[in-house]
Amino acid sequence: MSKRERTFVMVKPDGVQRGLIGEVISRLEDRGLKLVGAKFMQIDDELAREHYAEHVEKDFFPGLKEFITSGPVMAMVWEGQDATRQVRRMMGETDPADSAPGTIRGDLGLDLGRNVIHGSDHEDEGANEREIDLFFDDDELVDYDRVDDEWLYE
Ligand code: DAT
Ligand code: MG
Repeated sequence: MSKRERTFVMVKPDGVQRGLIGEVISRLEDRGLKLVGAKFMQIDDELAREHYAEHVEKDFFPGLKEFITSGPVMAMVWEGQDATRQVRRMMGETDPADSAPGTIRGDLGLDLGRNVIHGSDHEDEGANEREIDLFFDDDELVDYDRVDDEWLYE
């Protein structure tokens, strides 16, 4: 059994503008993941540079920074068994055009630069903890049991 862990998820400005916050939350809740933190906020240039540090030198970064700071986002922390990898599987590929129907990006988007959702990269060791720390203080995350826990996990 994989371990229970926390992962950082964000509905990006396009998802907020298109009224898809609820849709994204519903999919994660239905899967059995547990919401442990949420913050509706706007990202500034400095946070954009920190969050996307691995992309700062890339050609597409100016456009990415412009987009991610352009309006509010819904930043969240979700917890569950193998959560980081499972959220990435639910998201689909980076480009919605390559994402299978049934995935969030495959069902809700069409364009690489407007792909609705961010989730920590499970192949980047520690990305989940790094991103959670960047967006949330410890006291903004809530420890609690959900009543369906014993029906979700053997
Ligand atoms: P992901 O969001 O799937 O983790 P990533 O970390 O490689 O993808 O890139 C971060 C975001 O940057 C991605 O969601 C959309 C944008 N992006 C990535 N590659 C791009 C490219 N070649 N051109 C334009 N935007 C790109
Ligand atoms: Mg990434």
